[in-house]
Amino acid sequence: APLGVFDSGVGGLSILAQLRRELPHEDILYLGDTAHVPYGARPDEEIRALTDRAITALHRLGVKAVVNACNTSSAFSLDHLRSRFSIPIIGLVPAVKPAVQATRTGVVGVLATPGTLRGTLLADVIAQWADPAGVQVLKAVSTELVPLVEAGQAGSARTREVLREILRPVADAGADQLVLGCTHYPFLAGSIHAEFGDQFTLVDSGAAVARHTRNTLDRAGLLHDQPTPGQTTYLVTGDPDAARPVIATLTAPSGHNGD
Ligand code: DGN
Repeated sequence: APLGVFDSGVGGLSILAQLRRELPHEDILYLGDTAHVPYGARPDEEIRALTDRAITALHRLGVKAVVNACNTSSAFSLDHLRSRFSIPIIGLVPAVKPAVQATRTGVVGVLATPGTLRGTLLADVIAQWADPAGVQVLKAVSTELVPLVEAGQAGSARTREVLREILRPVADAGADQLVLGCTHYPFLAGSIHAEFGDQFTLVDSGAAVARHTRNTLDRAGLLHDQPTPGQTTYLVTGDPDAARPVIATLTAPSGHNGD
């Protein structure tokens, strides 16, 4: 059976790339809810309902486990999903822990959607890792960046302008680590570097989630044991013709730049 990967749109492709590296033999079914992206500014209950619908669809398609590759969705849905489905559900939370461990200035930034920033998952990891270490966490929010990545504009002038505006206060406060707390944001790495040079080390959850997924499948006896290359199938809820070129660019081996 395939592994299911879900995101509100194309952001989960950044996680898919890491999963592929860690799990080359698994078949993967990717579902992007492109008809409803962005989730970031929606009410909690609506995010939960949209997520429920998407995971139900993946479950009906026979997936053996789901990676909820969306920080916004995970923030409001994990408990609910785990009570409703018996398959393993792996969620995402911004990578505050490695950023706290790596900072030399004692200041880290977290860039995420409004949903992720108000959710309790982020508050929990800040209380668990940043507060005891005396590390200051500065939040930067945007509702514009996800639609720009969805539109294939990750490297555009407008994207760089938005990044310049929202990350300037974080840079001025001396942050040396920037947590990319939304799975769309690793695709912005080129634009962030172009604006801020080496000011920030970018930290995301992709590699850790991929390792965790492998361990979870292994413990549940669900690892695919044939050494054949895994197939990836892409499903979107919105217009497939609009999604196709963006998916092609973001999954191209050469570039995660999107422009
Ligand atoms: N990729 C989602 C996340 O990680 O939060 C994007 C959220 C959205 O749809 N705005």
